[in-house]
Amino acid sequence: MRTLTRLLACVAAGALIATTVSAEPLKLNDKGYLETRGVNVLVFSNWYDSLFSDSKISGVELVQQGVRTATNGDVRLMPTPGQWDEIGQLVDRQVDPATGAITATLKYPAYDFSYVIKAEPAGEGVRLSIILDTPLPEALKGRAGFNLEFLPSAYFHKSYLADGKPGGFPIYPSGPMKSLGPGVPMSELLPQTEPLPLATGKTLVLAPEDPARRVTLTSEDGELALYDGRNQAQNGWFVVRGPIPSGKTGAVLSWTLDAHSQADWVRPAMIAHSQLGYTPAQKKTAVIELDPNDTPGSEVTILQVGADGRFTPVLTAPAKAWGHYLRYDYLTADFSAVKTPGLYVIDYKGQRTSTFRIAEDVYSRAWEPTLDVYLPVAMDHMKVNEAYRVWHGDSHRDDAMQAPVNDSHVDLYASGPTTDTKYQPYEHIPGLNVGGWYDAGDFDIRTQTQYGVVRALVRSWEKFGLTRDNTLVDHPRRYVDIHVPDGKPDLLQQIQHGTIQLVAQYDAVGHAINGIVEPDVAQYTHLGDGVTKTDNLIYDRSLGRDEVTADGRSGMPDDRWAFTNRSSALNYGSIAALAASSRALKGFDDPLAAKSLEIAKRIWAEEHSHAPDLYRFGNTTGGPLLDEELAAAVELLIATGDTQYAARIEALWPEVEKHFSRNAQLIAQVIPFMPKAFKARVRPAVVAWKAESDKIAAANPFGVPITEGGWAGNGTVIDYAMNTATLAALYPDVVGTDAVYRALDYLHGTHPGSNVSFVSGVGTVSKEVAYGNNRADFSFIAGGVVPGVLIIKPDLPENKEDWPFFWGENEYVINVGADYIELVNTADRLKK
Ligand SMILES: [Ca+2]
Ligand SMILES: [Ca+2]
Ligand SMILES: [Ca+2]
Repeated sequence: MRTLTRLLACVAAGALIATTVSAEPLKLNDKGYLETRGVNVLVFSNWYDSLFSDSKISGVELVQQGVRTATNGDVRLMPTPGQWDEIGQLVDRQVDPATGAITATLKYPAYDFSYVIKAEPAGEGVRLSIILDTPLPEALKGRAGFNLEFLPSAYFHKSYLADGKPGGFPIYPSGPMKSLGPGVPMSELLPQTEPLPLATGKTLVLAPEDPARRVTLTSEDGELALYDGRNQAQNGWFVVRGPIPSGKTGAVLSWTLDAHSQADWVRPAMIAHSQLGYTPAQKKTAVIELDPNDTPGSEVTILQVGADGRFTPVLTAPAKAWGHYLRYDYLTADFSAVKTPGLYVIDYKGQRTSTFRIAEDVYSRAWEPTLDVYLPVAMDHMKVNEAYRVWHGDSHRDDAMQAPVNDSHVDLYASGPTTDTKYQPYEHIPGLNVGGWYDAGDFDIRTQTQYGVVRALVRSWEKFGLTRDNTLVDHPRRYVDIHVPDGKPDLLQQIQHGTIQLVAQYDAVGHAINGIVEPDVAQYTHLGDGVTKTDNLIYDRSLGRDEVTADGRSGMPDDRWAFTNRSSALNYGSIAALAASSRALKGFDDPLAAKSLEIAKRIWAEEHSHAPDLYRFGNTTGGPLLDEELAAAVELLIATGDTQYAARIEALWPEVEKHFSRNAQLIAQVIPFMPKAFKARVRPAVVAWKAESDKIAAANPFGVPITEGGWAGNGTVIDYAMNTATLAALYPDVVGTDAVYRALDYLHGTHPGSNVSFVSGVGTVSKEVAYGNNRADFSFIAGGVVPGVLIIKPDLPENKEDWPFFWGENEYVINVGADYIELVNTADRLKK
């Protein structure tokens, strides 16, 4: 019996190996990376990030069975560097078609240190070498090493062998640390500690048990060490590191990296569709994403799910070849003929999607989580409660301190040589601790996003009159309770909350400010309840650090900074929102409405009495001056009917026409309030926009613009849809409304890479792991909209659902949420 069992075990093992026979050796492809079936090795196809430092997209990267599992293969100066730690600068990248070698030359100018990273096919893997012309500088001895970072979630529930010695990847960081003591030259951002290795050895085998994740790393020189970067930062990765020896030149470090490939591996087809569902009348398209090695099917079947659990085929639709986009082949299948309300799934070659609805009301309620949960959770200067849970306390009571002059900040804020206020650097500016929302996954009040939200919410109020009341907002008590109606429309309460902050800026310093943000990176990286980020006591520099006074001051300099330099663009953007909210708040909060309009008119006149203030920095000083002034004129014209604003819009039009796509919605919004001839004047721009946007949308099988920057493009998709909807209402002979549905389908799952809905909690399968300020919990905030599909260059569409920390893929931003409310209601209205 025992013999038989053993024999069967051997047969099983033999069978397993037979199914995972290694593929051909890696070869350089025409996209500039090394490739074989199931394995890609990229070498500086991507660069770190120009905006927010290390975003875990750079250096040597590994894509195994379609999943990017390793990145940042580069020389680094500590075992587990964090987001703002030193990185080399890329000098040059060469690809040698003859040998398949990719070489990148980099330097650390501060240390006068240059190095070459070379990757070349070797055996079944790739040899990675660090080549030095001159020996390691003295200052980097013992500090420089070659690091390759592995995605923790790709190795959860898996094991490793270090020279044969077994270990398990920790699901939560608990590895050993060492203290470096004071005075050690390290990043100021991290405590003076660093992790000790989880394991060391000449050969590390990661996940030997899993052919989809097995990677063998062998060092030809020193030992490899495996670290857990999460001990120092929740967004850290598992790092394999080898020290760069001193006193040597030439190839001073060589590894072989053998990621298991599989000769017959084919990525499963991905059936992109809307997780939310479709209205009966709308066009319905499934987009099938295929590995180019796959054999395309010829049809999809739509099955209706009955009350008895039975799946009944209702339509077989041809799956037509669309062509190649990025790294995949695509088929599209039109199942618009299915119109009967019900629950459905799509079957493609036996693979079935999750259920989705066909119903008249799919868009009627999809926006509710954004208004009910996402926006309330983002409310600053309020305690936010939901049933048994407190999302956060009444945060930032100590707002705000005047930012120092000539300073710049990691979150793209900066100050010039003056404060442009009556306040001295580090002096408390009273009155700013009211209203506003946390900008995104971080906690700052970025004025441009604040006014963007206010204007979007006013548009929704004026177009759709959404009187939904499911949230208690009590400003005097600084208290919010989710799922507790208080007799007041939530939309107006949100408009009011944003307006309060915008008005407070004028009351405090007389103009719109860039924003309010933590003083330093140590506070910026705060995760947890916003109320614990500062002591909520106003800083008084005459006090000792631990001193607290009875009247609520302290010597702890933890108050947020207000960046206050004048920017005319910001002023215009802010008064546009105030003019808009003055209309919405009339009859709801008359004093605030009146004050908002008074400020808007006064600041408009003031801005027109002098040359514009052109102070610009990062993304915190407003949009293009032209667009912002146009917005102010549009909202003021609608609010007052005063022809001076109409005249200004006429005067701006020739410039606006050149940037029409950026301003299409504003122009559409104002046409009914302009002299009749204006609509005809705009028409040629609409015709041109239509032709151009059709071209952009036809570049991929999803029919919407897909941007390729460092921040994924769901915002652009929403813009495209709203441009379409607003122009279609005025020029129906030029613009149709199909794009509105394509955009919603895209957001709800019909996009590359996966079919998850990008709106948390909306659709059958949606983002449940996102980059809110709750990201360390691998959780989500219902109604938040993430940036979406990031195109990892040259050709990998990515949106990680098992790793929240990619801000460019997963970070909620408040204005996108507000815009989503408008878009969904637009579709719902179209149907009617
Ligand atoms: Ca921010
Ligand atoms: Ca309410
Ligand atoms: Ca404080």
